[in-house]
Amino acid sequence: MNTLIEKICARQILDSRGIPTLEVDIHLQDGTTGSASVPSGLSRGRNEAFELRDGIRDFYGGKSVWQAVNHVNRVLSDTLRSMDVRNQQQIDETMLELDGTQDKHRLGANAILGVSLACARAAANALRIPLFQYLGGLFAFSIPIPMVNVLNGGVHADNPLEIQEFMLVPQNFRSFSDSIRAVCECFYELKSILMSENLSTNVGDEGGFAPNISSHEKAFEFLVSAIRKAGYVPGEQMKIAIDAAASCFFRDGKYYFQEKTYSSKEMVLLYESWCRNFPICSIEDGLAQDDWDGWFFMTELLGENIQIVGDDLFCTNRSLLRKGIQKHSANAILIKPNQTGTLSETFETIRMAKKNGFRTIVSHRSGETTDPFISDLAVAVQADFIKSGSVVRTERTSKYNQLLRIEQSLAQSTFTPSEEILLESI
Ligand code: 2PG
Ligand code: MG
Repeated sequence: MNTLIEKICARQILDSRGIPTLEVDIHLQDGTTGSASVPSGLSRGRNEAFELRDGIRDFYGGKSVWQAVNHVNRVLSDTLRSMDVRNQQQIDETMLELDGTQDKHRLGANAILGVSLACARAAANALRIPLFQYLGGLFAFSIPIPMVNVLNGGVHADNPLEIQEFMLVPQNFRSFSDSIRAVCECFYELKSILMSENLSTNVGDEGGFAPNISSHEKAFEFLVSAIRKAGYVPGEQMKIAIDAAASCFFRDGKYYFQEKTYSSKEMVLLYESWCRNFPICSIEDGLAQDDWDGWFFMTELLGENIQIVGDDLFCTNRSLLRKGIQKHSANAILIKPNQTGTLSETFETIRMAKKNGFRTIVSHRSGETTDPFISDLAVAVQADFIKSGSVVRTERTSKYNQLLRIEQSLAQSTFTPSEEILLESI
């Protein structure tokens, strides 16, 4: 076996929104290859690593990624040639040194991430072990609970809902396959409820329905009815999670929400009333990314029973997470490899989160490809949850389908203690 890099080859492909992104192939000296593609977000945190786009207006409206592709094919391919893909950390550090900037804007975080992920795949392929086992070792045998986005709003849809994502979170099911089945059944019921109300069942960017409903309370009522109609007990077998992506409706110190303005405290009190009336278990980005005092208040008031998740707040960044831990802001973190730019840094952030008792949710982006890397990653790091959008659209289901494959392979493995595959709930 020879796991040294022979060459690296990137190309421009399209993501689920028709926007260019990178796909990277690593060729090893023994003939093994490994590929990965790079996702891209729309509601982005200000501290995310830099996504390099060409900005040539006549080409894909400025969104092509030829420069990043060139950086992989010329600079990174040359520099990393003959390095061993099993030395992930060394490869990632070499790329960081070569880039030399805080936010990876010289080479582009999209170029760097594509190479970083593809190296891990090439290593797993060369060793002939599944990616989740290569990344997580012998003890990677629990499957995360899915947080499934069934109603889209915010910048992911053109309806009047400010809240970006309404998710279903299955509870106490014996397996991942049972959990995803239950969510699908609720999703079908939700569709028939929307149809019976003469509301659109067209879907938004992440595959959830995007009906023209003006009140968030109505959205929660639809979800609860769908859960009931599917034969499940709201709160016991199915809970609700939201991603407010509140930075998108925060301006000049105020939250512009439902045609009114709210202070940070008023927003938290609104969430509190929702939590009293509906089976909500998790609130992501309930407040804006700079509203640290508000986050502290929200965590104090709701954090005992509700998962308070930082996405834009942390940007999968270790220093921001450290600040959140010190300031008692949030109790969970969303993990998106492209927010930080390398696999090694993603692992470091997850390690810090776990050490400090934060829940971890491995997440897709609104612009996705069919690459299911995050599914293997979520199992490898024993994440509590995975968030991959709805149960329709192949770029979303590819992640859930990969977890179904992993679950089956774990169930067949003699090593895995069967009770360990069981899903815990919140
Ligand atoms: C989020 C993500 C994914 P985007 O806010 O959590 O759902 O959206 O990729 O557009 O940032
Ligand atoms: Mg988010």
